[in-house]
Amino acid sequence: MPEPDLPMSRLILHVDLDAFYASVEQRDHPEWRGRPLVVGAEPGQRGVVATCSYEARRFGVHSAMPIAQAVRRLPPETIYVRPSMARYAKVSQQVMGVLETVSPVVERVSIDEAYLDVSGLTSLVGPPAIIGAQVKARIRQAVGLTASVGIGPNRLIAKLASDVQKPDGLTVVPPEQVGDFLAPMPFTVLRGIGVKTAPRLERLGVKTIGDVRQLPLETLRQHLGARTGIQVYQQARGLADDRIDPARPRQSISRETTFPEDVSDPRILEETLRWAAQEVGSIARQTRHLGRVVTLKIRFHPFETHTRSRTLKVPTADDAALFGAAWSLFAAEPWSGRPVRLIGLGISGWSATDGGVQMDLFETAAPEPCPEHDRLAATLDAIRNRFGADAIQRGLSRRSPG
Ligand code: TTP
Ligand code: MG
Repeated sequence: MPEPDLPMSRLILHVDLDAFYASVEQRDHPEWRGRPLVVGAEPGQRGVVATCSYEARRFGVHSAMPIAQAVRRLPPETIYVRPSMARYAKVSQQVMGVLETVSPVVERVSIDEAYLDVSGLTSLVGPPAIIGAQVKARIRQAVGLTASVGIGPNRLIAKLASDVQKPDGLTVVPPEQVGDFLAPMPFTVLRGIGVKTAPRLERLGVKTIGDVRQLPLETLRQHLGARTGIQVYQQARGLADDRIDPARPRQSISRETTFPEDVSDPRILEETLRWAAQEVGSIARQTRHLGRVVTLKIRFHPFETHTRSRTLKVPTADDAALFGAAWSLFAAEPWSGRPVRLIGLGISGWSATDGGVQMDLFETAAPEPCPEHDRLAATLDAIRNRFGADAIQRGLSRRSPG
């Protein structure tokens, strides 16, 4: 009797640029290449590291670390630069454009990350490793940056694979190797495991995904709840979402940071929220989302999590409006001085998912897509690029220090 047909496995590619902001700076300033470089707050100021070059990571410095702590670890020749978001957003757009020449099915998930469905490319281009190499080469050719690529049968495997050989990595996980690939990884990399559920599995003696696979489905359902239990059971066996949809309607767009050490300095919290607003705003504008509801998320030491939402009169995708709403939600609570573990913001409550995106310089939005507003945005971006991110702000003005 012939074998029953096995379902065809998809080929999903995840791409993530290496040390993104820092790499753009090193690309644009050749004298900074090969040196430890930090993008973020200035030394002597309060604030955090947005990211740093791989040369700086050797000293144990990473994103969201307070700048003062980074300075203590890094050698004197380290370069410190303030972020130029408009420049990074432009490079991001160019990279996404390159990816669209590889496959029509590209889903952008953050400023430097995207998923591609490359299932149809094997007969045209070659085996997965050739497809991955081609993606990396095209990005390098177009924007002069390195990226790490992971390829696997679904989003989970592709994402984990892109991370294992960073920077400039290329990792292909064929379906038959998924089990071995996952087994030694900490179970916390699985989706749906949060601060509440992780300790429950730890109490069962679970450390790795291999350990999770030893547990019967019933045990997982008991300890994690029915939905998460089954989700974790499946993921531990390498089964996960393999759909890539460029136009996937999103319920919300959000960005958050977990600090390596609790932060109670309001300047650091403010700066982190500003960054989150810029990232959320940039993704919302590029995916043509305008939202009315801004949500602040905050977690205090150790796991006390709160969300607060505000509905805006005018839907927006504007960085300053997002930041302003979230910061006012923070200020309205008696939270000042408490040690914060995590902070972030999100936008939802869409009013339009197509058409143009307005700019709200004076917090009054243009009702229709408007070329003047687009020109204004471009001018503001050019000024910021030339004179720094603080040179000019849209919407809310920056609070004076202290
Ligand atoms: P990541 O892709 O998380 O980090 P990265 O590209 O700098 O480094 P790698 O992928 O090689 O590990 O984030 C992309 C950019 O987002 C990053 O360059 C800077 C910004 N970012 C922040 O500003 N603050 C943060 O806390 C994080 C995580 C990222
Ligand atoms: Mg990256």
